[in-house]
Amino acid sequence: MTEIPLKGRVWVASDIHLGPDTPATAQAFHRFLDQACAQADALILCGDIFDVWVGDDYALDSPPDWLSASLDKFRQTAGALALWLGRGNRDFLIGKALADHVGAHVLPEPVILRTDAGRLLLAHGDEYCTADRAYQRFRRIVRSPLVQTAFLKLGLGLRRSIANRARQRSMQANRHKPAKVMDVDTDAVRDAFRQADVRLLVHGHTHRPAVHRLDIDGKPHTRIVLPDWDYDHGPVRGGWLQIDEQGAALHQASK
Ligand code: LP5
Ligand code: MN
Repeated sequence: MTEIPLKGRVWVASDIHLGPDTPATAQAFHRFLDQACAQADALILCGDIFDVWVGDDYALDSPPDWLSASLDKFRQTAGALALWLGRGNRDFLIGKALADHVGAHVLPEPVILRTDAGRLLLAHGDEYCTADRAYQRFRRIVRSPLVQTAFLKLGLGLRRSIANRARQRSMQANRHKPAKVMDVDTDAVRDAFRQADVRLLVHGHTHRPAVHRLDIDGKPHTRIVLPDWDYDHGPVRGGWLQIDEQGAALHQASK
């Protein structure tokens, strides 16, 4: 598994879900990026940065205004600190072209960060939702390089309509899934801890921010779940994890 050494103050955020209909979220997130530039040494965005991503060419060729604004902000951020862009279940098509365009790096997945607080495992989190068989089947298909190459050859219009169909189907399917199925699976989490040989796992995806303590093989372990961001619909949600020599501290947004 890839290990990234990171010195100093590391910030991690996930599931910002930027899109055309999230102006307030984008504004709050851009403020957060300014704060990161002033206070952090590295910023890692670990997936679902965008609500949907149909290929880097969409961003590079003629991005809409909302996307241009965020890309400018990413470029500014990457000029001030080390910026890593991770892929989630909505934006797994983020590639090196986008990262190069803004001066960032693509985050390998899963990845071990070697920080001042020790080694930790970082992932988007969807890979641990193994009780969701329908999702894992979908994931295997769309993560296949062959399928991705074929999809990226399609015109942008067709790609966007396929992505919309997938979103609709996903929302329909999620209405009937029990909450437990949509959360991470305990055994999958234990396996991940053992395989990576770490005591701390950080992930997003489930939108259930929390710090979970668990015992594995008689030793204490911690799983930190990052919040998703939404400043456009209902009560404000957002936040990030700060990792430094003091440990890992979850900061959650409040009104
Ligand atoms: O995203 P969210 O939170 O709603 O639900 C996720 C899981 N769903 C997904 C699907 C995404 O929302 C759609 C992503 C679009 C990506 C753009 C690229 C498009 C294709 C690229 C091909 C290379 O991730 C959801 C989980 C939930 O998290 C909790 O973990 O339950 O899983 C599902 O909903 C899976 C369903 O059970 C089955 C999905 C069927 C999709 C069928 C696609 C049909 C395409 C139509 C083509 C004409
Ligand atoms: Mn997700």
